[in-house]
Amino acid sequence: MTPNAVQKTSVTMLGLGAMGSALARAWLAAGHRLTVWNRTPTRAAVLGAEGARVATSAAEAVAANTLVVVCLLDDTSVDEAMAGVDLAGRDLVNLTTSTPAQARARAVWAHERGARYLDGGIMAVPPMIGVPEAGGYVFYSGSRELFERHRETLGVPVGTTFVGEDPGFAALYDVALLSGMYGMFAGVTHAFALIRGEDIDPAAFAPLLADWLVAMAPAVHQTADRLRSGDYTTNVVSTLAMQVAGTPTFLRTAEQQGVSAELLDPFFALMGRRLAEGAGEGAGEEDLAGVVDLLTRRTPRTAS
Ligand code: FVH
Repeated sequence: MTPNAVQKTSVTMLGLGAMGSALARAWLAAGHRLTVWNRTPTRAAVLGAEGARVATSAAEAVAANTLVVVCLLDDTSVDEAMAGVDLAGRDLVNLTTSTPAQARARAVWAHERGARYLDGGIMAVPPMIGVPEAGGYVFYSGSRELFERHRETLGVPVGTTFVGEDPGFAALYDVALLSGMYGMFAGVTHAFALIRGEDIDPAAFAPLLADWLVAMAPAVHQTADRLRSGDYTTNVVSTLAMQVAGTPTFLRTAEQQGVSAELLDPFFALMGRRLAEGAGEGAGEEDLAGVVDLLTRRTPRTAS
């Protein structure tokens, strides 16, 4: 270290699966001192050969550094790995995918053990870690002070986005974005199934589908505006009535192509229900934003 160089924060990493190993490598590459632990020691040994200090127990790893990052399979594995570990005075950052309720309970659990707590939801896959141009990031929520203290270190492997002091918010944002992704994957799956039996090259079809999905993406912002204002009918381009009238065409096409409609059915059923239940209140003139109310059984929120 040169005389004026600032010592980089030392990090403890618990969990060296695909994601934990990628995170660990990014900190090592950036010159952070790293202590690692993994339930199966062979995975830790690999990181040891790359410069990490290998702890023989989770307790030993946690004792090594104030900043402790956890990336395990699920919430149950966090319980199992951390059983009996002294967390007093630690800054615990949990990147394990969990539900909002699990994250909130984990924050209470950490505070009861004398630790500060930050929860994270990773919006990246392992190859995106350590590659800034890949655009990955982690949602963080919980202690803002803790986030600010470790912002620079946490931002080494992948970008950071703080979404609030409620420790459940990172998990909620994570699951909400991934749920949107699964809706898109469902549509993509159905689209490829429709063309599969024909003399159509999937590789030639793919750019058409991808471009169409990108062209439709602004609908996300339009839906947000409608949910904020409570106005579901002004400037609607494609009315719910028109879209429901079109659904038999989609279902018949699926049948003619020998494709199961089970990915389309649930959403079409909700669209039809919204139209039927709100018929006297102008639901036919809405777009799809009203389906959100149907799912949540809430009346629209007005902006304040
Ligand atoms: N990989 C991905 O694409 C996604 C991207 C978005 C975020 N997820 C979440 O990240 C968490 C870890 O995922 P991962 O990809 O590292 O998962 P695995 O490669 O399967 O590694 C799992 C690690 O968890 C350890 N582990 C499992 N159970 C226990 C336990 N009872 N006690 C202690 N450790 C446990 C496992 O250890 P071992 O099997 O090597 O002994 C791995 O270290 C996850 O929440 C994703 O949802 C990844």
